[in-house]
Amino acid sequence: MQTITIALSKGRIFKETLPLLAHADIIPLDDPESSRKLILDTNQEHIKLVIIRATDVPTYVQYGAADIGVAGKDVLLEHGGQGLYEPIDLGIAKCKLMTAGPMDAEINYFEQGKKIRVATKFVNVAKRFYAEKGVQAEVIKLYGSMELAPIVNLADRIVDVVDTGNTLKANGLKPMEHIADISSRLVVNKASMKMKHDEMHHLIKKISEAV
Ligand code: PRT
Ligand code: MG
Repeated sequence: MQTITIALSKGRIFKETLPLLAHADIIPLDDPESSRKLILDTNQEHIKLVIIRATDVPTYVQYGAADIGVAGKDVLLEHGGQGLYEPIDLGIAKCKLMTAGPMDAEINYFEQGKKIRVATKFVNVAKRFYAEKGVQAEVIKLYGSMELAPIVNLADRIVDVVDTGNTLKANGLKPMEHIADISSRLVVNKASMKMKHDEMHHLIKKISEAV
């Protein structure tokens, strides 16, 4: 049998993917929260898990360093999805991609001719969103704690994923415009799908049954 490598991130995606893998009779032999290993063996000798940052999952799968992976649609929209099949919506780790701003901000209040500043880790998504609305936006790349940016006048708006909205609220911000509904997707390397067809087909079938 050919080896199959599955890319997952720690945290909510790992936790919510475990039951889906269990349905395919795949049980990791280590817990990524306590282990320092980046490659985890499973009960099936030909199936390995690589534990990486959520934003790196599409890249590993695109280049075939992993055959298959689980990534949030937010991460996929930002990455672009080149070289990937996206066969299944797993319906896990749901949230929304939104713009957010200060409590007193108004949605369409932009001074004529003035660029708004938007802080986000979703630079491509934010540029596309404001361009489609015809709003001039200067997008500033951040790697985390986006909620801080409007408070310290780094930006007028942020683009981030929102679940309960509690994080925004705790920082004096409110969700404003809905960009996309988000859930996690199975992503598959196109070449692996051809080269390892039987194993991949079986795995995808088992996971889709579990969804
Ligand atoms: O944390 P790290 O920087 O390593 O990477 P990551 O944040 O991309 O990974 P992770 O594991 O936190 O998120 C993985 C995926 O889960 C994301 O790509 C989303 O598709 C999905 N997801 C679902 C979320 C949330 N819900 C979510 N609430 N990702 C992040 N959050 C954050 C949100 O940005 C906010 O800061 O959690 C915070 C709490 O949200 P509220 O609205 O409930 O307060
Ligand atoms: Mg996180």
